[in-house]
Amino acid sequence: MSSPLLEELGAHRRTLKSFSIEELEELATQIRGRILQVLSRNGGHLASNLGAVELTLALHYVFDFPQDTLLFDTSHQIYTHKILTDRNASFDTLRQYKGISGFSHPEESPHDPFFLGHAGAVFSLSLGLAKRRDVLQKKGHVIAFLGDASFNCGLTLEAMNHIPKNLSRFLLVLNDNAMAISKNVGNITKILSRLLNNPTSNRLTQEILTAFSKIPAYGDLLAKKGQKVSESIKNLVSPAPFFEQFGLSYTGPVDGHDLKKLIHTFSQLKEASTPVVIHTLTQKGKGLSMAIHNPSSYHGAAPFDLTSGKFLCPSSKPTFPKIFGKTITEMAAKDPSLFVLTPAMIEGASLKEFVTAFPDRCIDVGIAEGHCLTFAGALAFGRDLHPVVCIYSTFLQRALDNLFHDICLQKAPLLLAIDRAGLNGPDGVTHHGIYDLAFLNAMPHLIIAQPRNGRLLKELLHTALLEKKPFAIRYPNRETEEEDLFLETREVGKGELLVQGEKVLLLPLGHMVLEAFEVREKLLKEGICPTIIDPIFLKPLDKDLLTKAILSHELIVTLEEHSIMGGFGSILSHFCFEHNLHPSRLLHFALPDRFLHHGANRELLKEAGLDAETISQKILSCIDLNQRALVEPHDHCTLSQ
Ligand SMILES: Cc1ncc(C[n+]2csc(CCOP(=O)(O)OP(=O)(O)O)c2C)c(N)n1
Repeated sequence: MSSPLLEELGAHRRTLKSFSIEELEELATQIRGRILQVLSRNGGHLASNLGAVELTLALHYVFDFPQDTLLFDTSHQIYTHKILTDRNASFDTLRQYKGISGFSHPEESPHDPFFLGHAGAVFSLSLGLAKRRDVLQKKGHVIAFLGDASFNCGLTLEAMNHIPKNLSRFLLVLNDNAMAISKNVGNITKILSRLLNNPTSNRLTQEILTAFSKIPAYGDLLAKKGQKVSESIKNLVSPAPFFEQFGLSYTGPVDGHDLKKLIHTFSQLKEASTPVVIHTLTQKGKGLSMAIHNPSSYHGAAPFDLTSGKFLCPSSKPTFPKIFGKTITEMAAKDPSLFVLTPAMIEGASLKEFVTAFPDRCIDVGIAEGHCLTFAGALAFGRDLHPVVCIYSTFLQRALDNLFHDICLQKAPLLLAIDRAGLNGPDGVTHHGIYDLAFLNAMPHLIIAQPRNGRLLKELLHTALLEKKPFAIRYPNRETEEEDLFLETREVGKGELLVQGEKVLLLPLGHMVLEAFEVREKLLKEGICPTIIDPIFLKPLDKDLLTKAILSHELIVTLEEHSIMGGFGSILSHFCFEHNLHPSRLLHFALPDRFLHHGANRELLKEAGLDAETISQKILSCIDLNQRALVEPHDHCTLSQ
């Protein structure tokens, strides 16, 4: 695919500002082509990026980055910005191990001031940067780029409430495509859709004015104060007053694909003495008809065929989230008191089947994790409804206090289905769900479990709903077996002996059972026959089973896809301490206490030493194979990574 304008820019033969409008339009086409080409191979946030090309180009044309500062909320729509800021050549490595990130990443470029990936942070960050700029008497504009769904976030609204009076050189670009990942929800969305220049709104304004002019008293008023009355009536159908009450001047709505108009408007707004919001209307998926017609499926797109747009080899194998979605729908069919809540993640959390079957019992609260948990806590009040909150591990971090205050403290009978628990490979550092055990375990009254396969997930879901207590089940986004066997409910706090051996005890968490069996195979070849126990419940732990097993083995090994800090390993260490158990040696295999970036999970696990080969080598290095006894501890085998 030839992209001559992109190549000229990349080789610094020309600057963007030297382009004519026609050339910019051609450049937009070439950038879309580049995004499609790379994402068809690597996957990524396709629809949002296709919709943001002209807006980003126009901003780069008018402003001077990085002297001016541009922050993208969530930053999933940042690809054009990356391409324009010297990362076109490396764009082929997007989301790959050691390649460039799919999100804002300061280690890549001074054009990405912050790590970003969680929605709603950018308005606050931008206000903070503007304050810093003013205190230090620095130059430059601060520009916050927000999608309409990120604009609804609580954090964004807290920032709106804190716009200082004397703020200037501050621009909020509201990229309104009426979509979150699914259709955007909430009352602010309704305010935004009262479009001043929308023909229906204009017609409505005209009709109201005509009707008023026929009433004698109002007809006179109109004649005298025509302009003012007309404006007040227009306000009824415009989002402008909403923003103006917060101190933001409103411009728009503007066609977010009209480069000429955008450049003209941005150039004017550059001179504004007040903070301004420019409300732009864009089409999510622009340039790929499949994405336009199905923006939700192409939000986070898997690799696809460039010509047809169809996804390549869609896997038919069940994953933990798919099994969750299917099971909870079946359970809801039998239990009319079951409600599912999601903070804007219907697709990712596999809730499409549920929302189709039970639209009134699927509550999408928007990107509002804290509200989601507190609201669900109240649904659980009286114990006659059964709320199930389905939330990604990494986004649950936004709602820690709500979990503490409105669920655990109240002993609310609520199921927390924690999706994407574990590494989330290509999305990288902001999206790994590897810290939740550290804070979940600190919550009194919370039951915590992790299934090793699909069947156990189903059994735990049934158990949780019978239990009627705060109950968290965490699971990763990976394939697993479903096993349509007869389902049993599980006794809370009961683990399972999977295979009996001697000397070495392997305690894998959830899907790490697979790794444990691989490790076992390798150890068997060396004459070591380890025991494997699946703890299933992390809180409460199975005291009897674990105590006996720890006392009867010499080397105790925990395996988990969670941070070493506060994960299963530390839970087990504390268990040993509390119950006066002193295993000869305790090995914890977990993710290291540093931020892990993007790549395939397999590559990240290998980097962290969590692959079967490394694990078995480390276990073997702790054993004197001739004596069949533990060797004296040395550094790398006393405690994990
Ligand atoms: C705190 C948080 N919750 C959920 C998400 C998942 N997420 C990523 S993008 C997105 C939708 C964003 O919609 P919008 O801001 O309107 O941008 P668009 O994709 O429509 O351009 C969501 C829910 C997230 N990144 N952060």
